Amino acid sequence: MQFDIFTLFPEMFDGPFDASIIRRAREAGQVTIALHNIRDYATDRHHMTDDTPYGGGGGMVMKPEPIWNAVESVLGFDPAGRADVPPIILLTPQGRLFTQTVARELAAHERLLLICGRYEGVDERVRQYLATDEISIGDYVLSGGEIPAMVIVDAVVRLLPGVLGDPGATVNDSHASGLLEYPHYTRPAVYRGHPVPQVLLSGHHAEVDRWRRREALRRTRLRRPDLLARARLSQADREFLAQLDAEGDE
Ligand code: 9WO
Repeated sequence: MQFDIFTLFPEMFDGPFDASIIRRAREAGQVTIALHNIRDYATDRHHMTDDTPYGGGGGMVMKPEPIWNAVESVLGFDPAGRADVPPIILLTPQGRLFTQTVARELAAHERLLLICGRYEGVDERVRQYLATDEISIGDYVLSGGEIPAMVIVDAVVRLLPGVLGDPGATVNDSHASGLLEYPHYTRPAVYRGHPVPQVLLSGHHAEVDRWRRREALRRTRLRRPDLLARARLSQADREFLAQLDAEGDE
């Protein structure tokens, strides 16, 4: 998969993409990540990438030309109005919420273009006529779209075939099945007087799997009932949840 990231701060991406899973995927040729500095495509004398807003008011708005020029140069054609273009995703607080389902959707593409906004946002014509999608990672005020772009790259790369050592890993992820993760433990068996649940030391894999599923259900029920409402549940899951309800588990 190829990522093209359009940003005023390419240096922000040095650390996150040079480590761990993403680094290995890049070294294995499974992923390429090209960073494009929007300022390089500002053709005026001062390389202006932002300007004051029409209609007045404070702050600055990202100009459409440098962004559009950058995307057109990288693609080799003007994507406006073309059907055969890869997703051109504008990272914006007003976008659709990024979820694991959206990550799976994006992982199916060969190429993704990510546009990172700054200042008060980007000129509306970029959103309306250049971008093909708008994605938010949540309702909080950030400095720009760069960190959301990193979040998307991380979540999508993990889903690409062959990137994770254990192909079943993402399938087994409780979250991938719609639930919160079960509790994780490692050595020592007792730490500062706090023991590891005995079932995890028993070697009974079926018992361990049942315990993990039940703890994922218990935790999701308590902390994220919204996820539980959408999760794929078995009859055994429903019976366990009914038992928790009867016990008033909080
Ligand atoms: C404004 C805003 C308004 C209501 C709710 C949440 C909000 N977040 C922001 C905000 O982060 N403002 C921006 C900072 C202004 C444009 C540049 N910034 C930005 C954030 N560009 N892209 C994002 C972003 C935030 C969340 N997910 C994806 C992109």
